[in-house]
Amino acid sequence: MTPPDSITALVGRLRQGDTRALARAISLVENDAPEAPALLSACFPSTGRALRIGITGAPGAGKSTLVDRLARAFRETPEGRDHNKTVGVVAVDPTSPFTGGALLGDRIRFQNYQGDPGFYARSMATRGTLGGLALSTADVALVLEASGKDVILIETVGVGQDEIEIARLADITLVVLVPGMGDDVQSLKAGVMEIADIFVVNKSDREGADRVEQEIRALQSLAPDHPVHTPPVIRTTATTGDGIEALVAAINEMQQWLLQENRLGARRAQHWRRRLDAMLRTELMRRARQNGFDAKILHFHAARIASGQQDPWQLVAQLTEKVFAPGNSS
Ligand SMILES: Nc1nc2c(ncn2[C@@H]2O[C@H](COP(=O)(O)OP(=O)(O)OP(=O)(O)O)[C@@H](O)[C@H]2O)c(=O)[nH]1
Ligand SMILES: [Mg+2]
Repeated sequence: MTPPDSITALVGRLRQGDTRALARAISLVENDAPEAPALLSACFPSTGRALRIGITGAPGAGKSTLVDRLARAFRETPEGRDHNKTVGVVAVDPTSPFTGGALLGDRIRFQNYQGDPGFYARSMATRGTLGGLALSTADVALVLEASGKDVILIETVGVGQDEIEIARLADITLVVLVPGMGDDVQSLKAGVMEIADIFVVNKSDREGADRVEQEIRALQSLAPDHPVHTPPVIRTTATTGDGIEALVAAINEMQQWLLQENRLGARRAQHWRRRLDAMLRTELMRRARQNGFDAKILHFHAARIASGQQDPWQLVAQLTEKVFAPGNSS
């Protein structure tokens, strides 16, 4: 695929740190513009070096506040430390009908600070399916990476299986819990327990943080031997910054662990396997729609099948044959 000159130029500018080019590229990807595949493909060679950190947890757990603190911790250069990393943030906007997070009036929103080209944040509005959202979140993260960001923070609301899929785009996943969830640690989806590399007990200024920590530890001890890595539990108060240093240390430690024995490579290959699968589905459906397999036709056939006038297996065979027919490559 040869990208048109305008896309090559745009990617050239964003790679050099042009924030406006970055914003424009992200919009193209987010809106699923026809140029998006060429754009992503042009970005791809400049990716792979950044560390992707997923932050997931219930609505209102303090994820954005944590992300903001983490971003600052990575941006600043305390003496003797080699931080000063550039940071990109992609946050799945919880105004989504899937999470209902819009009910929380007091949530933190990201701002892009004028004059800091080393930081860029984008909130993703939801559009279409969550599967599609997972894909476009990954795509936005890729564009941020191509712009040279060292660390990509991906905030998602973790309540269901689909959010877990989104969380799996990251190299390291933080699962954020808060005190006062009742038995919620118990009722946490098993999947969420599984994806956590680090547990963050945020709002530790509130009562009950030790109980949450104990419950996590209890669940961990029940889990079949986590052979190599038991996720640490870090307490934070994101509003004051308490515990952020410990969290950054845990992230660094996890990164070191991932860099051993090609664990990071294996993890990324696993993610790409899933992502390829999703990309293929999306592309196949796109082609099917282009060949007339749209909602109206679906409706028409569904009614015929329901009344016994049509055999669905034969229909699917016919339709896929049409999609894959020679000359139907567009
Ligand atoms: N007491 C206390 N409040 C906190 C802490 N961290 C965040 N908050 C508050 O909790 C509210 C929600 O914080 P956000 O950072 O927006 O939470 P979020 O998880 O990103 O929320 P959504 O994106 O809507 O799911 C805000 O009013 C924060 O100021 C904390 O450690 N302690
Ligand atoms: Mg948030």
